[in-house]
Amino acid sequence: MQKPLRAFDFDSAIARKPGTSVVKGLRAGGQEDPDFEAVCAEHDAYVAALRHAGVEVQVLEPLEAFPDSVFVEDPALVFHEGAILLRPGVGSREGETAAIAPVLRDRFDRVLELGAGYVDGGDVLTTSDRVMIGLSARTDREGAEALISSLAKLGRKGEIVHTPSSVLHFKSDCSLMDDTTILSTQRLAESGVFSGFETLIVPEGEEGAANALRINDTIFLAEGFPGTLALLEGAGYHLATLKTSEIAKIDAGLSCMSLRWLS
Ligand code: CIR
Repeated sequence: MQKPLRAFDFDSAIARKPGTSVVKGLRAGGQEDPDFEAVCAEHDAYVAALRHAGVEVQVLEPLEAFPDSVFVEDPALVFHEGAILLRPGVGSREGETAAIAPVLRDRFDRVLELGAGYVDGGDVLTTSDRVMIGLSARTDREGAEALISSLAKLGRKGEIVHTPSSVLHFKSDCSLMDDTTILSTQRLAESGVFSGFETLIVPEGEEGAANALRINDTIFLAEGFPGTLALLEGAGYHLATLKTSEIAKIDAGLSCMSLRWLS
């Protein structure tokens, strides 16, 4: 297939079923445990939505030893050109890379490894002309610089940016809407990181909506954010909402439950 023209065109994805241990997933605040069955229902609906949007989804078996392993976005990055194995920046998740590596080696001709440091995939936003890497409590400068070297081998340009200090991941606060437009929180946009892009700012109090997910011609948005829904509808996008209230209890949103690429 031709090289991807739009950074949000995908025909392939990998997801992983939640294990029962998901209820012990990491969270920065004091949120209650999510309900296992309800997490599974959100995950099933998510996979069905990706398939409906035209993506072939490989669903991996649960990994009980890793409560957060349902969030496959964090231990790797994938592109048309190949995959990069990352190193999540929290001890309980480091082993997720080795667990997903054989799957990626099976699916991609080129699989690179992060040479040094730590990077969570949630800190990485791919746009059509660059890959933004947000330094955070999970992603350090050494890792970001190593990632830029790996990206260069795949013909991609990496750029180091900052994640607001109160935020888990760079992409918790932003997502790509189209080639020139980014949905962002005010606190992230005001850092000036998106110069050259148009920004749509989620209304105050709806920061949780910023981690939306564009797949082909559909933007998936978390349920319960009417202001953001109206903003994006007004901008002419085709939208679908997905329930995320259970996975939100363990600090997760829509992008983190899949690795997506155009084969
Ligand atoms: C964690 O703290 O690592 C998980 N509980 C949530 C990870 C969410 N990942 C993402 O947004 N890419």
